[in-house]
Amino acid sequence: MNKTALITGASSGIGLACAELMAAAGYQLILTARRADRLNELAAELAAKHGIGVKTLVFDVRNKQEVAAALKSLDAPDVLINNAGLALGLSHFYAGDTDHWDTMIDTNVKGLLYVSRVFAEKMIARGSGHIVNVGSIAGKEVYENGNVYCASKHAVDALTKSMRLELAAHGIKVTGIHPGAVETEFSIVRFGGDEARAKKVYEGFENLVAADIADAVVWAVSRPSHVNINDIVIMPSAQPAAGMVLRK
Ligand code: NDP
Ligand code: 8X3
Repeated sequence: MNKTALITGASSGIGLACAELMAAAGYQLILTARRADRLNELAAELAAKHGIGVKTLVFDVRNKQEVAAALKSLDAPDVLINNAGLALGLSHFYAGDTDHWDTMIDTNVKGLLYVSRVFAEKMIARGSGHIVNVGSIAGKEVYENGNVYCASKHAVDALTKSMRLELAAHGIKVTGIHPGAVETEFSIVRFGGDEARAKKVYEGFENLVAADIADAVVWAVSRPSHVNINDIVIMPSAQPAAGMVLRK
């Protein structure tokens, strides 16, 4: 296959699993994140295992100058997976840390926009492309103490719908993927590196794993050209709603 996929947040979790499954599907890859060591290790492993080309780009999606400098000379990938994102903290909004709010909004909303903006024009010029935005169940529902993270993911959902509306006429597909609880580094990041607290989030039920989400991404991008998968919500069977987990 001579198709390319660019994945943001490929150094960990869902992005890393997308890299693995897209590589297995034969895509050439461009992997991006801030942690160069992890990206380079993954790139070497995937190139050797699958005989594909893998390029790495290190930048912070919050920094629009860095985003433009890293991406402007590239051709648009066939598939852009906007996955980089995070939650910080878990508290009522009236007790929230305003720096956490800035980081979540800058990463999850503005970062996704900066990256998409660079490639949308190039995809339009080419007349093809597929943008996959990783949202969350937190972008479909809200849960107590999730407030600003939920707002940022509702924004991702709105942007996904807007992109689809505005890009379909140019031959570009847009898909939203909205997972519930997936055990990755997400909760470790959310709790500022407190691994013991993060572990408790996934105790007493069978959480999703990153490969469950990557599997859906690969499926969505491999449909025939007349089929667009608009939206996929993927939950653990034991999480019937956001913020509700049936623990044993
Ligand atoms: P991880 O923490 O394991 O991975 C997050 C990835 O995002 C890392 O590769 C990280 O790379 C990258 N990233 C974070 N901030 C930036 C930044 N400023 N610039 C560039 N890259 C950045 O978490 P997940 O894999 O779980 O999260 C991936 C996506 O899935 C996120 O958008 C998250 O909101 C979403 N999601 C996660 C769920 C879950 O339960 N885990 C459920 C629903 C959605 P680096 O630090 O190297 O820059
Ligand atoms: C993360 C989903 O429900 O773990 O986006 O907060 S949840």
